Amino acid sequence: AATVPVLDLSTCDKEPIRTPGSIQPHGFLLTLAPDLAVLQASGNVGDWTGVAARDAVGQPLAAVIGAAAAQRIAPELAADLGPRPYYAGTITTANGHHFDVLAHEWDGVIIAEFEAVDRAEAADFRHLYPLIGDFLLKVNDATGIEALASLACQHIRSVTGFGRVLVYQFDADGHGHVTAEARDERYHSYMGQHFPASDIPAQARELYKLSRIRLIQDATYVPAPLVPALNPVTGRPNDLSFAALRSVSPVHLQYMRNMNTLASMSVSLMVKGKLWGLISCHNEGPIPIAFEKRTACEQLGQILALCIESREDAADLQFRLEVRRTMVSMLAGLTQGSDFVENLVNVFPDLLRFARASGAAIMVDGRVLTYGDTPEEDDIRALVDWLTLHDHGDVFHTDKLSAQYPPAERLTRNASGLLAMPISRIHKHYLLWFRPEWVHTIEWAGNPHAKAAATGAPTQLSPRTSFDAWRETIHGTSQPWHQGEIEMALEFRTALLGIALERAEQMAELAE
Ligand code: BLA
Repeated sequence: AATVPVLDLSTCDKEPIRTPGSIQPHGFLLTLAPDLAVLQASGNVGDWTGVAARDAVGQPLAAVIGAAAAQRIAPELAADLGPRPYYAGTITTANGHHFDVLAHEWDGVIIAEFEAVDRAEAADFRHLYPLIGDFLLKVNDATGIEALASLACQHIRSVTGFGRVLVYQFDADGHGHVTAEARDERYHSYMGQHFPASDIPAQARELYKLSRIRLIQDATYVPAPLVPALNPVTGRPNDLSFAALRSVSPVHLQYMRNMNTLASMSVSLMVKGKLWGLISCHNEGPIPIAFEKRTACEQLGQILALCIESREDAADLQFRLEVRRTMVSMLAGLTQGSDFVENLVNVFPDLLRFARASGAAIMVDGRVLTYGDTPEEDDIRALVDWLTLHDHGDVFHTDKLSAQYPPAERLTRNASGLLAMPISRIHKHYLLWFRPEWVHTIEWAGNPHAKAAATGAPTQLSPRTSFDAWRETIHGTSQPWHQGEIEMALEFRTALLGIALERAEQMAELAE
């Protein structure tokens, strides 16, 4: 029986994914000096070229890949290389293997990667242009972000042949959920499912912001270590952040095998400088995706990200307009009658709608008035006492009240989220909005397939158990408050203070 690898899941965010010291073996890697002498070679170079790694080191490039091949790519390698892999040509080594050569300069050396391909010529891009053109045409017709995302999934499937392609979107806390998918009918669906932030640790997200695409061609691979292990220029392990062959974290490889995925590729979706999500591709068996196809996918991802950005901007604007409309109608209601508190009570329904809350409360002159689903009056009083003791500025908002105010652990059902603000400069007058726990509202599209982890494998590493972990993490959390809601609440407060001031002046005039 295969030995069960011991994986420490508590240190995932410490995995040195930029400096793994090895590569995936569907090609080989050489680090080269400016004169193209070999400084380091991946341990598998002998499998591909017949020249063992220890013999390659110190030799000119031609001694490893053959004079003709070296001559072919030498001018490309001598050119000013950037920090991103650049296609330097397709070569055939002296022993007859074909490779696409990618080169970039990083950490003081030239990193040259030789990806095995089954053709002697450069890739043919002709069939890829219509695919991208088609996507661009359809983008205009797709209205919502989800329609666009699902279109992108279909196109990436056509380019690559992956069995399942999905769009994975992050929320503000880094948890993710699947919002679009295209798949072969033999693959089960992940649509709508949620995963905790820890499934893609922080350092991986950082890297994916910089390096926009990655391929794991075969999750059962044996890594090929670099020889010698240290970069001779820096004296440290090589930084392979941008290397296409970079060996990936063993924890993640186990995760993939547990989800019956032997090949995966993911494309970063950057929106407004942030990692918005990933396009994630799965295949049951190993699958080679050559450079030109990866480039097409990267571009589809960029187009999708741009579209998302503009759609989100439009949606944001629309959202703010609607909130403002509600506010204006509320303010109109507030200036009607003579009793300020009574007026506020009259606009309670609008108050809820305004903040997409399920409960609201007003505390004025020691009175507590509630509407909708709120905690008990005593709990609200205690909460307001706590709020007054801790100066939170003009507005306090949280989507996990119990994390800051432990008594709220009893109140998560209707008060996981709180938006609260003082509405008087002098008195203890407060306006509070409550949101319920979010997890109740999310459906787990349970799927029996995800349970089928490889026997003997650490089963805690799979999307299925991830869902439970996610559930655990978001316990006591509400839907987040939209920035527009917070800003508008502040405006509302200013208006309320204005109304109160005007009223006080009127009273003073009457008294004169
Ligand atoms: C990387 N984790 C990743 C990646 C994805 C996921 C997409 C990027 C690499 C790739 O393209 O395959 C997660 N993949 C998912 C999720 C789905 C999916 C959620 O298909 C859902 C459908 N991962 C864990 C745990 C740890 C972990 C518990 O689940 C650590 C404790 C680590 N994941 C981990 C690491 C990487 C990773 C270290 C970086 C891999 C690398 O780039 O070297």
